[in-house]
Amino acid sequence: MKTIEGNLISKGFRIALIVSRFNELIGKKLLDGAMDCLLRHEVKDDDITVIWVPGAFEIPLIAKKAGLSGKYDAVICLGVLIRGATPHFEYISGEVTKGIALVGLELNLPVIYGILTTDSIEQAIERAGAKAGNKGWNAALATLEMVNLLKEIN
Ligand code: INI
Repeated sequence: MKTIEGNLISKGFRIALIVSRFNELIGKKLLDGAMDCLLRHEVKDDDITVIWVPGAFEIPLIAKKAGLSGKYDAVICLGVLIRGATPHFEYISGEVTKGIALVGLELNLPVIYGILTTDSIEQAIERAGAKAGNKGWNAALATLEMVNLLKEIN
């Protein structure tokens, strides 16, 4: 039996982080978590590029541009969508989720989904460095494993 899995050795990886300014207070915490994970796995600060976009809806296009540039081994998408009183949340979260998945498949690149979709601001805070951990950190860890996994398969 042959098993293929990605390790977490990450020296020399070049990473783009795309972060939405909407709900910036929480987005910054996701970014802090992701940076902490990358740096502690020996990704160099100079090899990390942070790109801010206005809202989560804008993430897929910029993820595609970053991926197409050939400058990065992976793209991490971070954003915070909080349900409001109208169906707006459903429309945006559906498009963002679909868009991010599509970009990764089109470009053959790990394009990682670090988007919070919550019913309340409290739920978002819990997932950005409080009692439910930091989903930015988790997204970064998944990124490192995926870059290594693709290398293993290739
Ligand atoms: N963008 C977010 O990132 N999170 C939200 O919760 C959100 N809500 O609720 O509206 C949101 N809207 C803005 C959207 O992403 C676009 O930036 C805007 O529609 C311009 O295209």
